[in-house]
Formats: sequence, structure tokens, C-alpha cells
Amino acid sequence: MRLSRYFLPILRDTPKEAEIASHRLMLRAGMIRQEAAGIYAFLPLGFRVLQKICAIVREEQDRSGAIELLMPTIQPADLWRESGRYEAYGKEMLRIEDRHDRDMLYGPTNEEMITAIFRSYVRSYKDLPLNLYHIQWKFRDEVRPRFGLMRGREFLMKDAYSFDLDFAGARHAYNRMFVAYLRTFARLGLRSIPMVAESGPIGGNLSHEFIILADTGESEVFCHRDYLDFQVPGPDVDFDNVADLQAIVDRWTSLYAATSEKHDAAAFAALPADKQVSARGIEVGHIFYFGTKYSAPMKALVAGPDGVERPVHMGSYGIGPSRLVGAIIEASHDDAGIKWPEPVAPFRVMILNLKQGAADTDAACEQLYAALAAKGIDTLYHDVDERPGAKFATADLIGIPWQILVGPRSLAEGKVEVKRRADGTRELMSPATALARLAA
Ligand code: 5CA
Repeated sequence: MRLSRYFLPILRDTPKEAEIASHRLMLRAGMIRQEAAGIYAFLPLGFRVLQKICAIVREEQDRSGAIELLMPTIQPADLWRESGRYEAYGKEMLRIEDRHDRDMLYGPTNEEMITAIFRSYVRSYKDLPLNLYHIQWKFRDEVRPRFGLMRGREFLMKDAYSFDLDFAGARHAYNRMFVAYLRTFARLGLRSIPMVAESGPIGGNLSHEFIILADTGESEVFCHRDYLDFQVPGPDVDFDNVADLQAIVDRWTSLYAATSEKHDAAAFAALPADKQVSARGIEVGHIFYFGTKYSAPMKALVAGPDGVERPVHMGSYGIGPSRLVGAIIEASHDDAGIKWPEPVAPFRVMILNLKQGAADTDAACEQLYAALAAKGIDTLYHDVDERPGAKFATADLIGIPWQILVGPRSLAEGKVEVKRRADGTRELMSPATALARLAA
């Protein structure tokens, strides 16, 4: 992409309304624009990041055996009357009337709808286990939307729903998601810690929140320090192996870790002092087992091998991709701007032409740009006529992992400078070496 033809509305001044770094940086880097309180448009750069996050979330859901579908954002109120949540959900639910005076709502979550889909088609244990997920916008009329994408009113959620004949099956479904979440967040460049959590309006009695430690997080959390060094399961983990998955989950739940709602001060105080981590955190995922809470009232029944029909056991599993954009920035930035982890970076490489309009730098940049494109590397070419200082500032702000600085002086010696945004290291090399290095 050539910057001269892209849509990247950078703000030079720090927006006043933004209280935390990620919100400030997203606005300044031209990633998002607020359309109403807690409602944002994703501008092209922000949208690229969101899509990269979704792609990783999707790959790990699929790997764990979940199946993608897509449910609508607008739901009929009658479904929610069946579960009893229509009244219970209160003011957080955006209620709508259609032209025929039918009560509709903008979905804050999808337990009811997925249960209705399930009961239309599945009657027998032979069709289980089943886990269906989608990535779809949600609306919750939060009292205090804040921190940009962190607590929005409209936000993107990956929500998965598992169906099993009994608790043992549901437990394995829960473990699959637990392990998929560990892998997902690690691939996004984050260190997540599963913590015992309150289940809130979703219900159920087994629940973990996946927390990223960050000073600006909204949750108060307590955990054992050793979690920070735990190894995340590799891509070869066998999601069908019940015992293996249980062993992974047992290990990841063996030490103390809880959010403030579930905090046990005495148990925490019993940890060695140097192992106590009391911090703030961002909830990026939340998983629930709630048994027959929806299937019983909504009559989603399956026949077991004995032919007897019973309500199916369910769990639901959420990840917030739009919140993750903010969480990743909170975890990875400096005073100059964002430092994207490579897997979610909007572009991998940025070429900075330090003397736009000079025949030699223009030619070298064009050659590099074409060669990178030929290798399938997402590249942003800063080809606008600006001072080098302004180009450096833009590049650091938007946080592309690799910058290639093409200036007349080094070019006269056949060299360009490659700068790594993560640690600021710079190295002079020939364009050919730079290409080989970045294509690796
Ligand atoms: N149905 C269940 C799981 S599928 C559910 O709704 N869970 S949740 O309420 O915990 O939300 C799941 C995830 O969505 C959260 O972990 C968080 O990452 C994200 N999320 C929730 N509320 C917001 C919000 N207001 N803004 C941005 N992301 C949010």
C-alpha cells in the first residue's frame, strides 16, 4: 500500500477524551473514530488489525474442533422470554420494536438463539459433541462505556457454545476451549492467566476469566507469580485426548488465581510473599459451564443411548476481538507509539523514503516495494513528501514491526537502514539483504 493512496488520518495532537494509552494511540494512529458513546468505526488501519486478530481466533477455534456459523445481531424478544432473561437483562439490553410492533433486541449474547438452533435439528447423543461459534457484533448498553474499545457498547465478540450429553462431556468441551484460549492469546503476543471468576448474568457454576496483566485494566486480580512462566501448549496438542487436556487444565488451575469477586484473601496470604501478584488486569476471554440453565426451560432435549430424553449440557465461551486491539496496545507500546506484535501488525514492513522526489531514493524504494509485494509481504510505503522527522514519528506511532529507511547518504554506499520497532535496533545492509531478512 502506498501511503499517498491510503486513508490514514493521523492526529498530531493527543485527543483530550482518551484516558489510557491504547485509546489515545488508536485515535492518533487513525485506527478508529468514535461515532457515539462506546460506538466506533474501524478505519482501514484499525480494521486490518481487527481482521488479523479474528483470523487467529478462528484458526484456534477450528483447531479445537469448534464449527463456525453466523447468527444475526437482531433477535426476537420471544426467544428471551422462553429462557426468562428478557426481563432479567434490564437496561443493558437495547430493545427495538419493528414496524409490526414486534419486540426485537440487539443481541448482547447468543445463548438463547443457539439453543433454538440446536433444538431444531439435534435430538440424539449420536450428533454430540457439538461446539458452534460465531464472530459477531454485540450491543450492551453499558452505564459507563470507556477506554475506547475496551468497554464499548457495540463490540465484536467470538462466542462459542458447546453441547454435550452429560457433565463429563461438557467438562471436556470446557477444557478444549480453555486450551484453545491459552493458545490464542499466546499467538496474539499476550500472556494470559486463567482466573476463577464470577459467572454473572450468563449463569453457571464453573467459570474462568482469561486475564492480561496491565496497570490500566478494569479488573482487580490476584495470582501466583509462577503463572507468568508457564509454557503454553503447542500446536500439536490433541484436543480429542480427554486425559491430556484435563492434565493441562489441572496444571493451569493448580495455583492461586482469582478475580476480586472470587478472591480468597486468606488463601492468597498463605502464598510465599515473593509469589503474590496483586495487580490490575484486562479480561480478554471468559468461559462458562452452565449445564441445563437454557436447555431445560427451552426444551433442548437429546436422547442418550438408553433412549431417555434429557436437557443437553451447555457451556459458552467468549473472546472480545475488539477489546483485544486495545489490550495488545496496552501490553506493547512506548512514548512514541504502538509496537505491534508481528502476528497482528496491520503491515509487516514500512518503507520510509527519506528524500521523496530524488531519483535514487525513489528508484530504490520502488524496487523494494515491488520485491516485497512479490514475496507477499504486507508493506506500507511512505511515499508522501514530508520531512524525515515527520516520517519517523508516523512510523513509530503506527508501530509497523520493521521499518526500512531509505536515505540518500546510505544509499550512495549501497545501503538502507532496517529498524526494528520492538527494541529500536537499527542495522545498515544492502537492499538485497534486507529483502532476504524480511522474507524469512
Ligand atoms: N455469552 C458469554 C460467553 S460467549 C458472554 O457473553 N461472556 S462475556 O460477557 O464475558 O463476554 C465475553 C468477552 O467479550 C469478554 O471476555 C470480553 O473480552 C468481551 N466483552 C464483554 N463486554 C465487552 C465490552 N463492553 N466491550 C468490549 N468487549 C467486551
